[in-house]
Amino acid sequence: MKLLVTGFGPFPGVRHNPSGLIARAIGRSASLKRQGVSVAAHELIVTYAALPDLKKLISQVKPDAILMFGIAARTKQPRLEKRGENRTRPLSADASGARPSSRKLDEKGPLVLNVRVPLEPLRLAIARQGFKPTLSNNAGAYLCNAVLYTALRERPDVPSIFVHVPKLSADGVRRMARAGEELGALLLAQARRGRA
Ligand code: PCA
Repeated sequence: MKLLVTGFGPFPGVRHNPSGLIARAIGRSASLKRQGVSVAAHELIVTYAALPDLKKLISQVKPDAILMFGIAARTKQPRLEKRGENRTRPLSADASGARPSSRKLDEKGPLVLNVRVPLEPLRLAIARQGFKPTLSNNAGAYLCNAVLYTALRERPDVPSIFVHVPKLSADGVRRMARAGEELGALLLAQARRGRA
C-alpha cells in the first residue's frame, strides 16, 4: 500500500522546520518497508503556490493514506488536527513573500472539512513516544491548515491526518518519526477497513 507523508521547509519566523526532517525519516522507515508499505515522503515549500503541487503529488502518488506534519512553534506539545477550514490569512506572507489572493482556499468548497479517521488511537500512538498530544479544533489559517483542507477536499475517500509538532530536539524528531511509522500503519489499516 502507498503512504504519502509530507512535512514543510523553512518559512518566516522558523528557520529550521522539524516537520520536513520527520517526513524524510518516515520515508526511510525500514519497519514500514517490511510491512510492504511504499512511502512517498515530501518536504513542501511554505508557499500558497505549493498547494497545486500538493494536488499534483496526490494525483501522481495515488496514496492509500496521507500523513502530514508541520510546526506550531508556539505550542509545547503535538496537536492532532480535527478539521481544516476554508480560509487563509491574508496578512501572513509565505516563504516567497507572497500573500494569498483570496480569503478562501477554495471558492466552491465547504467552510469546514473534518478529518474522518478516529483520532484517539492515533493520539495514543504519539503518546507512546513520550509526548502529551492533544486533539485540536483549529489548524490555524496558514499553510498547515491549507494542506489539510486541500488533502481532505482532493481525496475524501483517503484517510488523511495532520500533526502539528512543537519545536523539537534531534531526539524529539526521532521519537516523532517513530510515532509517525505507527500513525502510517494505523491509517493504512483504516484504509483497508474502508475498502472491505
Ligand atoms: N507550520 C505553518 C506552515 C508550515 C509549518 O510547518 C503552519 O502552522 O501553518
